[in-house]
Amino acid sequence: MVESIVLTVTGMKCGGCESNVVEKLSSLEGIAQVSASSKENTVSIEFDAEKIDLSTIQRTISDAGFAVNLE
Ligand SMILES: [Cu+2]
Repeated sequence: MVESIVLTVTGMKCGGCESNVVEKLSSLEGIAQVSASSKENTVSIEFDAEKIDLSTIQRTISDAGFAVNLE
């Protein structure tokens, strides 16, 4: 089942940062759709919860050098 989530991610400064996040997440199994906005500090993701879990998504974003803010 595809779920969607919008994460608050800080540290993205430009289109290059956005592409970096989008490319890294898109390369993972189970990610259906990703978009990132450095202006809004958001990363919107549609993912198959049976193939990938949220902690893997969060780790991938932090490994790329950006901070995921969890409320
Ligand atoms: Cu940048």
